[in-house]
Amino acid sequence: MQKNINKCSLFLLLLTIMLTVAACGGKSETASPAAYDNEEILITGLKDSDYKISVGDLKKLPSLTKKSEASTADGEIVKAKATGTLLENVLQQEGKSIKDYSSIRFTAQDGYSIAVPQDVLKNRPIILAYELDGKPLVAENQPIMVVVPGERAMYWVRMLDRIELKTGAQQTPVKKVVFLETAVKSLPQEDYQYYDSVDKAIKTQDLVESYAGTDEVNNVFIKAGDELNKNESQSNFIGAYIKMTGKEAPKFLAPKLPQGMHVKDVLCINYGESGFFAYSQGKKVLSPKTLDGQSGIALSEVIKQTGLSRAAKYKFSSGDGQSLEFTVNELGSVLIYQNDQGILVSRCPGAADKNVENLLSIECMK
Ligand SMILES: Nc1nc2c(c(=O)[nH]1)N[C@H]1C(S)=C(S)[C@@H](COP(=O)(O)O)O[C@H]1N2
Ligand SMILES: [Mo]
Repeated sequence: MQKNINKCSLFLLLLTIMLTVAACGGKSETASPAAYDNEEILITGLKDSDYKISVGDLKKLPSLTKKSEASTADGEIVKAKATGTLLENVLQQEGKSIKDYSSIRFTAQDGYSIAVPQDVLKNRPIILAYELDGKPLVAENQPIMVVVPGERAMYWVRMLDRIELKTGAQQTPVKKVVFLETAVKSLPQEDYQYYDSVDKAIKTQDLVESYAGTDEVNNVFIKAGDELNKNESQSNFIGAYIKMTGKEAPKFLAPKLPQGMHVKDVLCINYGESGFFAYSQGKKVLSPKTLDGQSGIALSEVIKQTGLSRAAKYKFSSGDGQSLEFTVNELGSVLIYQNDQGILVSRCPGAADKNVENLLSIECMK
């Protein structure tokens, strides 16, 4: 009897050991970070031909773990302890450095994309993270998550797919400022379903074709009223909309763009040599100017925000095809305001013949 019990408990013990070993084996396999080690990130601009690096290769480079924080568009703080390698380590393998590039664009598998500007590249480490809080990445973050400690969460790109390294001039000097509110009047406006509301939107393609031309541009810069600055690729920009009414207007958005790429409260957009300025947003965030009881924005503020180039003479054009010339000295005191009918007007103090109604654009003359 005693013997039988012993045999029985021995069997149970063996069974327990076998099951435990099996379970551990299975578990260590799913928990193993090796699951996405073979996935590759494409890097362009590093070598003449496209360059691919796998997660496994990234793990062979010096690793670091850093407690990191970022703020989202709503002002929330996200925190994570990121483990990975610095993008700088990848570039140095090929004899390059982040310093050699003017901007770096990250694109994710879900279509999300963002360019990191030079001031961020200069001041922050760019971590290619393969672990978060000591654990392998969850599926929504795999195979790599870009972590830029201390920067806005928009730079923390999950599901990284490719890295484009860019050199050269960033922004083309602006030769013309187009006032968005006047410009959209001559463009087709579509109903745009936005949550519970149906707002009016224009296609960016229509805007650009009518007022900026069809030439290729390097970058599109979007500046928002809250000082957010974004640099969008021409192709991402051109396939989108600007919602002109309703919540957060003017808002750059598109049904096919991930929400994180939408830009609310747009103040100005620089597209090649053209700058588009949203008066409605300027009125909210720029310092006001008053002239004979009319409250508006100083033209000098518009020039400052858009970066309009200096010239001896400027041409002011109205939406109905009239134009007037101004010398650079006359510009200093010009007020831009919206009249009772919502029409944009530029006003030059003491020169009534120099007022422009339905102001469309201001451009540098040769
Ligand atoms: N791949 C990918 N990464 C992304 C985004 C995205 O839509 N896709 N959104 C970005 C933005 S704008 C923010 S605020 C944070 C939000 O993180 P969450 O997706 O965990 O909310 O992720 C950033 N990284
Ligand atoms: Mo965001």
